[in-house]
Amino acid sequence: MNSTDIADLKQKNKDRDQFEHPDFYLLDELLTEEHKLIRGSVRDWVKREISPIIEHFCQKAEFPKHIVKGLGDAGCFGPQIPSEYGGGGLDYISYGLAMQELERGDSGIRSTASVQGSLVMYPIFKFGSEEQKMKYLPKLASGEYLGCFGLTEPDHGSDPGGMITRFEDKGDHYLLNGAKMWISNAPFADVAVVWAKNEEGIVHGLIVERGMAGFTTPETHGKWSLRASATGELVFDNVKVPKENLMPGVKGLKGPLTCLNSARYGISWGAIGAAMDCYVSAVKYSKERIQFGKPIGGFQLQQKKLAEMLTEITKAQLLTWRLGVLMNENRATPAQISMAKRNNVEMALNIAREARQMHGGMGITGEYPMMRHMANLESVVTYEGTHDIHLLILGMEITGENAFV
Ligand code: TGC
Ligand code: FAD
Repeated sequence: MNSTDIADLKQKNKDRDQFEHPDFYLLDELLTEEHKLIRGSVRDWVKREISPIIEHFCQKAEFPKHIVKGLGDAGCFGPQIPSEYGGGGLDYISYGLAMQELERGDSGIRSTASVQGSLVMYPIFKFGSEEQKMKYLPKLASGEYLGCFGLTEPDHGSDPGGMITRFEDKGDHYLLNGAKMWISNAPFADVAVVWAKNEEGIVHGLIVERGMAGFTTPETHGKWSLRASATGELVFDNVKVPKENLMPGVKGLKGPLTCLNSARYGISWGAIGAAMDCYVSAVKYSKERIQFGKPIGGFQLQQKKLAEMLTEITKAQLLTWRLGVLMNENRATPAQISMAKRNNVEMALNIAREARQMHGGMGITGEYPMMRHMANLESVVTYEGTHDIHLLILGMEITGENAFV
């Protein structure tokens, strides 16, 4: 879609999004003025830049790549990364609120931002050399560069420790071979943070740049979910990676898993955004839609659905707020993060389904957001650790028994 068509679409749908969030337990009182400012500015950006166009891009299964710069300008890339590297220098609650607002717009848009901030900028910040930080972080923060994160392989998803992508030390460079699959942002990414094993079988992170000979990123087509997010493979066929592109600060699987803590935390907020969008739409529809001579919201069965949705959203808001406090204090554990990611994504999926039902036939159309959120959330419940994997992480925490071995 060219820029004139995009401008026309934005103009045509400019008043479409009138979202105000539910706050049944007055949780705004737990937020600082800065938190509310961040949330407000990302929400305004979503209303202006995403809501008018998202249905179109999802229907066409097209990544709206023109928004990448805007996401950077709106401070959505690495809000939790220190400002000396171009990040926002903000706390984890601000980061969570930004993810909530983006996913209220669309999970695919939040995906673009959480990959960039938590899975590309964060590892470079945490494990990269000073030269790597200065070279990549400001450009990633501004949206000049788009990044992706390569962990999953065709034969190793939930068990990334089995990865077969390898690099060999060739003296003045590393030689990288293998393939990654299901990689968000891959088809348009300028840089990829790639996790691969060395000759001793130890996992390291390498920064691979578009243009390196033998590196290709074929797009994955035919998705019914996250249609506005570009997904692809990373294929490495004897790619010569300069030695200075290895991130020196970590080795072993804990490298990528540490990054996932930050991204999974962001998803736990993001899912609330999707749930709130469905809930707000259902409340409005329940007041407008007349059947049997009265608004459907006057029927007890519809009230039950709405009351349960609001209860679950409120519980999830409390869970993530507390987790945000623990993240700020560097006290959040991986199992606590698993609980929030798992609970909130399932909560959002259930609400999307219930809200869809409340809209009757209209609920399956693009006039309303539920089907899009529901389909998106099927990816969200799978990536960054599936629903069952997070249950097993919790099970291990509770019992001390490792169900993975
Ligand atoms: P295991 O032996 O348990 O652990 C290996 C090493 O890692 C450490 N560790 C962690 N460190 C930091 N944070 C965590 N959450 C950690 N979990 C484990 C662990 O202490 C150990 O360290 P060390 O020093 O002893 O070596 O590993 P395992 O092979 O048994 O696997 C455990 C399991 C299943 C929990 C883990 O591998 C897992 O989480 N699997 C799910 C895979 C996953 O989440 N993939 C996500 C790919 S990226 C993605 O989906 C992006 S979507 C982006 C978007 O579009 O938004
Ligand atoms: P599998 O691991 O094959 O799992 C299949 C089923 O088996 C699941 O239900 C799972 O829960 C279950 N299972 C597996 N092991 C166990 C066990 N021990 N006990 C009980 N049940 C088990 N990856 C990246 O690296 N970067 C990305 O940017 C990225 N983006 C993605 C975008 C999308 C749209 C999608 C769909 C995926 C993305 N992924 C990405 C990959 C994602 O992280 C994996 O799909 C996910 O980790 C699951 O791996 P898998 O698909 O191979 O499923």
